[in-house]
Amino acid sequence: MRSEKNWKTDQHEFEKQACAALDNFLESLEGEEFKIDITGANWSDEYGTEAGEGWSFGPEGHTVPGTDRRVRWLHELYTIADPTCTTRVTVPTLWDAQTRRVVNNESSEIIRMFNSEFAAMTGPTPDYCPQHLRAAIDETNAFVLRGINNAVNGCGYSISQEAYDEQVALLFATLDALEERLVRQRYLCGDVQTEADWRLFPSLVRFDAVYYVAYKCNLRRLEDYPNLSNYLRELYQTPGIAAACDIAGMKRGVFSKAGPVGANGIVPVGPIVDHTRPHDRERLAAKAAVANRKNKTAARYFQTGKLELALSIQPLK
Ligand SMILES: N[C@@H](CCC(=O)N[C@@H](CS)C(=O)NCC(=O)O)C(=O)O
Repeated sequence: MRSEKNWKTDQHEFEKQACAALDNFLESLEGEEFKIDITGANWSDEYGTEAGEGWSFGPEGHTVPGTDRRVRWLHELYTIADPTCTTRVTVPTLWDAQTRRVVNNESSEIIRMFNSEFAAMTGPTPDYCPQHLRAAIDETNAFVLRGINNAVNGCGYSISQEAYDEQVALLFATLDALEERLVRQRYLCGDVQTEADWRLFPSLVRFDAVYYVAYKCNLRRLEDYPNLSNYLRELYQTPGIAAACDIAGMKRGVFSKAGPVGANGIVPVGPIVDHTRPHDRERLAAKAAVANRKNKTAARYFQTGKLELALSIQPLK
């Protein structure tokens, strides 16, 4: 999503989008009020009868919004609109109940859609991607994606010592750099929370609980970084976020057969990390009021803690 926000609530108008699919999707919203529902999905058994089916809505299935069809697998959503579709079926998946098709399954684009094109639905919420910070946000996102979001998986899933050594060095060098940045400023891109903070957050909140043990990211704990851990607590304590983070569930998911470490489903007891204890990030607050008290977008985005979401847009009745 590369467009600028150009939405008028009473007369929906959208700039021409870079992406034709999105363009059509936005045009189809014209004159409609709508809401977004979130449905969770589980990774199906890698073995036995469910092998190769991917994300599952469970044996009871899920009624596809906008239709009366009930499906068991997320891949069935993709082929409803296009029976010849062979794309990768990933979460999150954004489904439009009105046009009955998958609109987007790229989280970085969906998060921007929530921030901009859907802004009129959510009332007054902060702009997490203001134009003047766009370049800094994009640069930070790329840095975090390579050095943190992808590197933790690189550590966990490496199948050679060399590959692991490379990923773990990259991961901790990136954490060191972020720690250094957060000595000077409250958030990754300056004085205000932005999309970049919320794209880092899921990796940080899982770090000690999951990645440190299960993905062998154990050079240092996040708790050993004074600024990063403080910053994590501030993000965690943002209204709406803690309730959306099921850390015990994240551990269960990873230490089950789905994770890189064969743990026979046994979930380790620790570490005990209290993200609710006070942080002191206010000391870096800008003079300007920090307009990030309400965080609907982020809360919605991290609803299941694992980003294992199938989202669907539905017209309001
Ligand atoms: N481009 C996607 C990739 C998401 C992704 O890889 N999701 C994983 C779960 S975390 C998935 O669904 N994997 C299933 C597969 O690759 O078959 C995004 O970032 O939104």
